[in-house]
Amino acid sequence: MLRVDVVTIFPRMVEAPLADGIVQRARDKGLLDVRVHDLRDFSEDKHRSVDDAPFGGGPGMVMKVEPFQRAIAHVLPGGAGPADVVALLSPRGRTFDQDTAQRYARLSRLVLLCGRYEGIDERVAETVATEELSLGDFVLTGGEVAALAVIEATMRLLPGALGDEGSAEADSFADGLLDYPHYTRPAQAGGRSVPEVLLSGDHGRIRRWRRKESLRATRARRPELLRRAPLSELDRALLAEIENEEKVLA
Ligand code: 4G1
Repeated sequence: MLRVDVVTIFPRMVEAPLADGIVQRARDKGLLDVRVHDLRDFSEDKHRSVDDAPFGGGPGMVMKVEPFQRAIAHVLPGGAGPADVVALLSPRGRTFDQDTAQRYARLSRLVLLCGRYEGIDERVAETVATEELSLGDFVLTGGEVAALAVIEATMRLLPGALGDEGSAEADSFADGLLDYPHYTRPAQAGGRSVPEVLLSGDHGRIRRWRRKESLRATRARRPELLRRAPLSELDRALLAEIENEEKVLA
């Protein structure tokens, strides 16, 4: 059982997406325990304020450190142990990836701290969080959507979370490659037909075609993934075929 605590000034924004689909099913199965906390409950002034003007001047507001400190004392009273992570969602963090999701799926506690406004007092990263995590290089209005992505990616790696929808090991990304193209009925649509091999019933040919198209898509769209992926002898042969096909077309 993984317990996740989310600290945010918009608890409803986080709760609603966690109450549906495979995440809710994982909660029902007792694989995941998610609790969402309103940061304002940990403010001590009568206005429940969680932000203040930046030292040094400038525009916007900065999230205060004490509400986060009280929140973490509430959710992890003994502090973070070796099987616990307190992650601050921030554009200054390391980019979240599948390896990080795998590491989080083995934790007992994961605490996600969401920022808002123009930034977060640096002492939250220094004294409350054990790590800083970003979803990528774009501007968000807060960490909530990033926290949801982290929860979903982690939850689906918990043993038993995926049922008939397929196993996490069968994912395209499990081997570091992009997925092959998928098709369903009708066999003709928009003037385009489904590749003949998929209608052939020849499962050996289908498996080989899918692997080749996986390699082709990764090579064309995400070459940096291909350089890191563990490739078999067959993979190298398929890549050689792809390169030859490109030469013929050129
Ligand atoms: C400088 C993006 C600021 C943003 C540079 C991905 C973005 C949290 C994330 C910002 C946030 C860049 C994330 C920016 C995020 C305080 C509250 C920070 C919102 C905040 C590239 C605003 N992954 N952004 N600043 O977006 O929290 O996790």
